Amino acid sequence: MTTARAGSRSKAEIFRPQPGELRCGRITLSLARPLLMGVINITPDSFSDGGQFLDVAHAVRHARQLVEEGADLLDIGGESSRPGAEPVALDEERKRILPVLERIADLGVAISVDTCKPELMREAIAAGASMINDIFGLRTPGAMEAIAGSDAAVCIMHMQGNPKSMQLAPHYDDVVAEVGDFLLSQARALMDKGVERSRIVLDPGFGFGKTPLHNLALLRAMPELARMGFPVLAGLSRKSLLGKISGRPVGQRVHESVAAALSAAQRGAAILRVHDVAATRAALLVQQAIDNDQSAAIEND
Ligand code: HH2
Repeated sequence: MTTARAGSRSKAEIFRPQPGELRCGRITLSLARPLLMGVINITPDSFSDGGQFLDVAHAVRHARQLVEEGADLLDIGGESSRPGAEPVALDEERKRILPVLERIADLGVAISVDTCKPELMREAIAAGASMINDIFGLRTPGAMEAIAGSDAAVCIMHMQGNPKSMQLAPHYDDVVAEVGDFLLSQARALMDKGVERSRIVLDPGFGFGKTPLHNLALLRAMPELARMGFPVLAGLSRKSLLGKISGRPVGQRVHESVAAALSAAQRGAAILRVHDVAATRAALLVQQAIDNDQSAAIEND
């Protein structure tokens, strides 16, 4: 993996993402601070919110709430990727995604659709999605072309194997180098098809064909991943790694998720994919006040 050397830059400089912009269709997002991507799974079986938002009205209400809580982007998914999950047919995924997407496309935030199916990528972009989040990292034939033929942003995620088998025996000789190399080569292939760098986000894929030790190594290596020259997305929210550390079930991992999100942000993650937007935002505000020394702006009563 090729990364810029730290040289004589200060520690603070090294651990912050280089400010820049992410271009998502009509929406341009500043990367001067970590962005919050609120998750809504329109599935019966997602590992933490499965069955809660299958009803269109519930999903739309939740989307509005996440925006009020401070989400900069929303990520809607119609196919669970939890370990052991069965694939969902295109028609079923489309029926889950499009009715919700059509009703939230004008909420004023960027809407990302979590899918690896090129047909649905195209349909979602036509219906107002400004980002595609692909957990297969654009490996499905036709996926790169679907992005290249649009002005949407894309998140390229790393996964070893597929959701059905990925947690059976994950193996790497050097997890950070292998994940980094995959992400960079997919990003370069996409740029060769004409997609601008400013539309591309990379994601090491926490929990996707990785042991707890692999996940921790990747989190520690976030500064190195962030120096690859693309914004990095971190999705640790409520994941089993956190439960293994704290011993708490999936419904009680807000504290763990906030700690993990803050740690990723401090190490240079540009986008935090979270279920608990309000809690994460409050913690980020404290962190930013400390990092940016805004103490003079805070009233002392
Ligand atoms: N994690 C999940 C799904 N999509 N996309 C990206 N880019 N990064 C992630 O870490 C990521 C993702 C899994 O979480 P969730 O969507 O809550 O669960 P499920 O896959 O069971 O629907």
